[in-house]
Amino acid sequence: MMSLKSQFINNGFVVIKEMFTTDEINQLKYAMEELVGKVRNNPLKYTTRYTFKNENDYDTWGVNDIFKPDLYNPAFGEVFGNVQLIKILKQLLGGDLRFWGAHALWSPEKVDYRLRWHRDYGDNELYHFEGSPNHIQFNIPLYSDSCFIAIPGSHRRPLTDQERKEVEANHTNRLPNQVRVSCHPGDILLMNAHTLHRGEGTTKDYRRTLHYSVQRKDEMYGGHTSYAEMKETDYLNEMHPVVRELMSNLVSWDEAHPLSPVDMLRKVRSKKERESYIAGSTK
Ligand SMILES: O=C(O)CCC(=O)C(=O)O
Repeated sequence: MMSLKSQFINNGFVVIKEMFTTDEINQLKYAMEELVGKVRNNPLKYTTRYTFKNENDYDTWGVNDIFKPDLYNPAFGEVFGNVQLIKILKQLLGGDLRFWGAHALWSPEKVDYRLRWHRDYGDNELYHFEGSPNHIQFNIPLYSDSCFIAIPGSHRRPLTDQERKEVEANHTNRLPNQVRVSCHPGDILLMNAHTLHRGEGTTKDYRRTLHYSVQRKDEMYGGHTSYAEMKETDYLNEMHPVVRELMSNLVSWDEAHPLSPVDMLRKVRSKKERESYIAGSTK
């Protein structure tokens, strides 16, 4: 049996069973229902993910930035109080951590969710051939969740011609070696988002899944997701001490590595590209 670390390095993702207790998951369920209600009632107010959206109608499958004050619930931060989780993340990333993102995903109500094949940070040369990660994303499913589909090992090699065509055409066709990953409440799915992956779920599923990401404190790639509140004492005092430290590490890194105007433009462009692929249920 491969160790957790070898599975993560080799495949680009791994499921760790029973990381959270039923009580912890129940707390998160309450917080999540409140969040989903808020976003469904007023999606334009947030960085909402849509399966479709037109002038008179819409359907949602998630929201970004759930640690911002208008969406935050302390249960979301308590996740970082899990000592075992932090230990594993530090071991895999090789040092102290900084915050990168916190989002939530759920099942749509009107249109099935079919997210196209992609690597989260574009099809660039940032992956390491030996598979070592420059970030970890992790999903915490509050109900059984089989929405994540990935190609093991694709985070440490260029895409094949067939894969590249799928990505460029925004398609969702079956690809060789694809694996559907199943998790139960309490499990955690760790992933390197350079792994070629997609998401899929129907309106009949009941999905409620947290989707977080962290990096090593001094990682040169990434960062630049801090926002004004992360420097405010009142906001930080509301946070779990571990979150406070992660956020303060992110702010310090962002301040020490300001973006040049060209990088700013690149960031805006890649945010737009990302928004276009998280928008939908395209075939
Ligand atoms: O639904 C999922 O689990 C995948 C989500 C995803 O690929 C993304 O947010 O980029």
